[in-house]
Amino acid sequence: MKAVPFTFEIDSPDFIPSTYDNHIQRRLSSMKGQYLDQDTYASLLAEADPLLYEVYELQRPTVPGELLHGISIVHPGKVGSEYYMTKGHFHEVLETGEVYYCLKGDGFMVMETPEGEWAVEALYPGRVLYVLPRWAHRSVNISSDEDLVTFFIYPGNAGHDYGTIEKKGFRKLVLARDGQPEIVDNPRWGQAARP
Ligand code: PAN
Ligand code: ZN
Repeated sequence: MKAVPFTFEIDSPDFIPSTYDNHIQRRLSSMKGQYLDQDTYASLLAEADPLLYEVYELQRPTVPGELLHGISIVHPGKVGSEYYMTKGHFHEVLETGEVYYCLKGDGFMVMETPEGEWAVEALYPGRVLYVLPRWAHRSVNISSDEDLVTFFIYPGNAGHDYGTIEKKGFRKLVLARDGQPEIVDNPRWGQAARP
């Protein structure tokens, strides 16, 4: 891990940073219970396990004062009428915010608090989104052919709580209807993990 100021470039055609420490790849199989159309999910998975999104992380100590940052790339695609999306999470230290800056593509950030407030914000190139402390967040790519690319940065001690979303899902889903994204209530909310 570097102990001097360092930089990286993200202007390569695929928005892959010139320097990174971790390359995380998440596939369809890691989204068990999250997609509304469970039958389509199962039949797609029976054929292949496509790559939904990738994260390039720069490693820093997971302590207060450090800022963890990197690039998130959600590929285009759908499971039934529901777009490819990230798992989504609360931060383990719930009172932790995060900044996203959209570099490419077209999408949404779906957010909610443990108390049941929700918000969905558009992501498009040049848009900065501050995800408030306490808000779970999931990025959704609504483009049919382009990656959704964001730069993210958050405090080093934040941690990730994936379990709550894995069990319950998000209260809101983004579905394609007549080729347009639509925000709908998640009828499976609270029981996402159940097959
Ligand atoms: C981002 C996310 C990234 C992938 O770095 O981790 O977009 O999403 P999941 O972590 O939900 O799989 C972030 O929000 N970090 O806190
Ligand atoms: Zn986060």
